[in-house]
Amino acid sequence: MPRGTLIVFEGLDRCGKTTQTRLCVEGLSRTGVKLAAGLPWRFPDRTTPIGEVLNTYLTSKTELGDEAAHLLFSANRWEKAATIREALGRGETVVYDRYAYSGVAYSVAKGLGMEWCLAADEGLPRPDVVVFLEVGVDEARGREGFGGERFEEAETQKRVGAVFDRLKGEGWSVVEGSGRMEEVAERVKAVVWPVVQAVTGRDDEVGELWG
Ligand code: FDM
Repeated sequence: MPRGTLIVFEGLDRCGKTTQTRLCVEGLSRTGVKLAAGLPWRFPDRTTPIGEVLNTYLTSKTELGDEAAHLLFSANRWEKAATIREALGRGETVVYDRYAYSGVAYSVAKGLGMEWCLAADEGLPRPDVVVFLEVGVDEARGREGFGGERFEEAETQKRVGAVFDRLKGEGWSVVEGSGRMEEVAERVKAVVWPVVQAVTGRDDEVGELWG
């Protein structure tokens, strides 16, 4: 049976990721592509026991050392890895709001080493496409809701953006995130749809990070 496609959205805080992830799922469901239940899925997944700890950390109710936080974000992905593979194996497409790239970008921005950060996520299912929504920090800052959680301040966001720039590579599609949400959704569709069609026709195995 042909497997599903793993689609990941990444970007800085308030870049429109959550809206575009939702619009992407709505668009895919209209095309009749088989989708996993309850999409979009997101990391951190705050509903698991590890996710609950991450939620108290992100809302500044608890403190964690940077290394411990990094490993917990990664563990939060590992606890979903089998679920992701199973869904893809059943031919269901999965759409994620954030993935391991956020994990590396935020932790390296705090000062942790790139290699050390990459190691924790090595072997996770590899996305077929990473849609990176590009929005300037100044524009993101002007958007509603910016500044509510840990890391949502301009200097941190600039450092995170610089690490994302280093991570951009094969399988990434950088999409201009400014403009009307319907226009951005059209740009997203133009990069996502060809990947879904290609994967559906290929009948191969899902890859592994960081391959
Ligand atoms: N974040 C997210 C990390 O620091 N590491 C990770 O691995 C992931 C997935 O958590 F500030 C940060 C990024 C952001 C916060 O916010 C999650 P949202 O609004 O739920 O995406």
